[in-house]
Amino acid sequence: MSSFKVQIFGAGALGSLFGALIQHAGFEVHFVARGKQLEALKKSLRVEGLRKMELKVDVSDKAVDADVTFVTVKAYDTEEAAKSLAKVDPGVVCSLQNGIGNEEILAEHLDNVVGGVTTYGANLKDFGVVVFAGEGVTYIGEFKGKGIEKVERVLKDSGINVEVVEDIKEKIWEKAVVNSVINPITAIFRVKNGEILRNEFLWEIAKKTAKESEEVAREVGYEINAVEAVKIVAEKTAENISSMLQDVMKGRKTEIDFINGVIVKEGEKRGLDVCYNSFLWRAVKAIEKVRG
Ligand code: KPL
Repeated sequence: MSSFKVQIFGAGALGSLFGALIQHAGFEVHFVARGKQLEALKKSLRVEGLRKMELKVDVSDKAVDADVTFVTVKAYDTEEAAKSLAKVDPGVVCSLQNGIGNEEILAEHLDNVVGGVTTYGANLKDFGVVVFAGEGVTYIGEFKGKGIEKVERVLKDSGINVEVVEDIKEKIWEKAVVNSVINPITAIFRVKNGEILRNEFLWEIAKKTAKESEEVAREVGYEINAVEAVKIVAEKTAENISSMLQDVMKGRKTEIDFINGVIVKEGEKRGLDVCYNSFLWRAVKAIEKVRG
């Protein structure tokens, strides 16, 4: 197996978890990281939670040649990741990111791109320490070029639940619609995901936003029962601090442009009313400015 190389481009919570599971399964793995996470990973990568392990990992701040590369950077860093990967031979490149449009950006620079969405839960407890917070499903689907079977094999052999779907964009939209509700509301009101269901005022905003996002998705071509989907995810992740709230609390940029921002633009193009998405988008941008 050692001649088959997997690269994790972006060693945040999800990248670190998947990279650890893949390396633990016997694959050769290279992590691309930066800053304090890079320094921590040079010592070790520890996984806590559902599974526990401590690994010595191969890490640098540069992309290398690989057979399969998973891109797990924040959506606003996709362009930079794509340009770095275009300088080497990254093999089949699979996006496992939040938001809409990552695959399109990767495909502008790379030949073989697979789309992906995952519901696995992971939190970065500290630099070099990731908590495995919940098993989920990873959906992958062809986007550009070839090689999806290599991606499927790596995930399957690593014990990661994987499903190959016909239209990955449908799964990407499904996740983005749920994120368009839970992420900005939790980030603005500083609450855990479950509070959206418990607080009458927040639930009213959530329902209105969900209906609006659902309407945009329908016009784009995807039928999603958004209110129900938000209910299910908020219940299942009730104790989670959403990724957007984590970003806001750390004074980091959020992925709002790639979630509500895209929904607003797609809705406006079609003459739809997107006032709730627009409000949430602008509110999170204002928070970013104040804290950034
Ligand atoms: O995907 C998520 C996120 O935080 O980005 C949810 C599903 C809302 C879980 O927290």
